[in-house]
Amino acid sequence: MKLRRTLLTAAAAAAALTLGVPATAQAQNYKSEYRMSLVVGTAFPWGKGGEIWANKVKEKTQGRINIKLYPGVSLIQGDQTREFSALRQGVIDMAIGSTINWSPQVKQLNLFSLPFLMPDYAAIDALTQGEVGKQMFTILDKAGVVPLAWGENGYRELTNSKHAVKTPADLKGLKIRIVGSPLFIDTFTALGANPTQMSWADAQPAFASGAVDGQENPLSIFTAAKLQNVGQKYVTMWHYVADPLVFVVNKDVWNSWTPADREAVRQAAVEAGKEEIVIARKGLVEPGQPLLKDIAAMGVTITELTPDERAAFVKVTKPVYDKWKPQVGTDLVNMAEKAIAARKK
Ligand code: X2X
Repeated sequence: MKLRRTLLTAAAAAAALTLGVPATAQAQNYKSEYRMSLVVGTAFPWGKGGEIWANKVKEKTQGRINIKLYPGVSLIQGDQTREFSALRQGVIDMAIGSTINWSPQVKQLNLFSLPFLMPDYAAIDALTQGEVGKQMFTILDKAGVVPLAWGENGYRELTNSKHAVKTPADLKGLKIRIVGSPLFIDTFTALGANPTQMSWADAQPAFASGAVDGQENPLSIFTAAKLQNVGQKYVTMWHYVADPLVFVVNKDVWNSWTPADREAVRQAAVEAGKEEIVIARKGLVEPGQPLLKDIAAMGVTITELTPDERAAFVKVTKPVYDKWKPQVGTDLVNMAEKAIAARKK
């Protein structure tokens, strides 16, 4: 008799849960705070995207899901190339990560770092918003995280403290800070530079002390980090690679949420991703590129390349592209090349 009553009570509880009404009862399994990892804070478009995502999630889930931002990849002591592993292991609940930082674990993400693959913003969109983007999400899902939306860090332009760079020969011997992927070592070695790998946290003091001469990052990172104040006085607009950002959630965390809350988090990520991309491109897509004028006004020399000058950089790095194509996945790269060729400009 006692057993029967227990069973009945359990059945009633299960029924109540499936009816979905007691949101607060379910929310008891929720963490009081979810930890979002980011490389940079809200002064940067990337960090702003994190803030927008967190605010939208809070609003759409009526406060059931509270997200705290951890910029500076502080949950993993600033070691940005460990972010993906930490996400999978649950040290990090969610993140907006650069394809570059996750490419040591997910080799296909090196696609976006193939030198001179994406000539313009329409080419980036053709990849992330098309079949390649879908395929990449399947790959990320198999790699153990839940991908939700695309954002953008941006076109990574070359900067240095020594002189204007207009030809590959101008790069000769320059010590250039690069991020974690070995592909970047190959690219900068092919260009005759002296690449040195370090985290973003270590890079900034290295510019200030002159331990390295240059770096490559989107101009939104340049201005927000005030790289002109640490000697970076020369910018070359070469658009050699662009790194998209990916909004993801740890699998166990994802599965702990109700279907309705999952949908709210996904929707919030899609909206935040769109808004973040607009912020990341601000000043660069309007006629006259006002951001370039702002940077020049800070005493920085901006070098724009003619198509022929740019072609010289493409030529020198072509062997690197060819070497890495099979490592990224020949089919995937072919699919990307086709999508770019067919893009609407
Ligand atoms: O470290 C960088 O250069 C940065 C901030 O752009 C990334 O995290 C890829």
